[in-house]
Amino acid sequence: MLSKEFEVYIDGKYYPKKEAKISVFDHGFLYGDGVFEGIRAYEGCVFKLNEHINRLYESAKSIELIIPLSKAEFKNAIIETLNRNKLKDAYIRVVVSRGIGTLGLNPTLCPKASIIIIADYLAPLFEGKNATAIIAFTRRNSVTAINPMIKSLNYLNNILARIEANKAGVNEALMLNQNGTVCEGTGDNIFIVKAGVIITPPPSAAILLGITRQVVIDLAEKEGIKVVERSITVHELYNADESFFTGTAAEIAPLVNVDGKLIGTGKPGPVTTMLIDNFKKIRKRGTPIYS
Ligand code: PXG
Repeated sequence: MLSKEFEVYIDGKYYPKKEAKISVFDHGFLYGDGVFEGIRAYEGCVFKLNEHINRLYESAKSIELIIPLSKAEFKNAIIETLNRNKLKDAYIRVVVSRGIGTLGLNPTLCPKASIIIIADYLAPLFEGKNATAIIAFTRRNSVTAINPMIKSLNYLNNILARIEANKAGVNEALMLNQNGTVCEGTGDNIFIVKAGVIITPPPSAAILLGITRQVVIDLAEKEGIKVVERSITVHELYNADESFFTGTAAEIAPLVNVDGKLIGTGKPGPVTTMLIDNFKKIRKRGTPIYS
């Protein structure tokens, strides 16, 4: 899949993978001070590129990080990175870090943000398998700590939840928010289906406003299925007819078991299956890589 001269974009230059390095004084490394995006390209088209770029700039604005490229320049850099690596189906990791500074967390001592673009191949997160989950002890951030809408380089609580999942022998952890209602997975949004209605937690439930989440809402509404954004309790999740995760890495993944309890029949349900089929049809309608 990868060309031999696989190259990574760092601050306007391309480096072979082995030489693609950042400074140990970069505050992204020292403090997790920065923002990121995970984007996919399908069949030579970048999926929802504008939406990802807009979210990246919104995350940056909230942490007062100035991105030293215009949105158009950023999009071109992503497309060029894919072209140089001859990738048509790819996972693109974009990182904007606070850049090089001093040993001290004051960001005003970091003169310029650093931009990194890595394009590689990544299999769907659950590799075509159904998702199984536990409810994690580790909660999602409070909106008054690091607002989960900021896709920041601070993913430690999600990683802790993921470790809980690994120990429990399941492939995802569901995080609750500070109110104790269902929030999201460690890198994906959650949906349930009950009596033909699709339900997903609202932005006020301290979720990341997932781009795949919105794609799925639009796909469902196009099929005439009602979508309700409201808080979901753990009890409702256990007793749902169907459930699934959505995310750039996960795509749409049926969630069939939570805390050892089967969700619905314990197999992907008809609504989930229909959404997966429709997602596969539209995902190649992105921004073309080749002009
Ligand atoms: N919630 C969280 C906490 C996320 O990190 C999503 C939901 C889904 O959002 P999108 O916009 O992708 O539909 C995410 C996205 C990874 C990885 O390496 C994680 C994400 C994206 C890309 C890669 O696990 N998270």
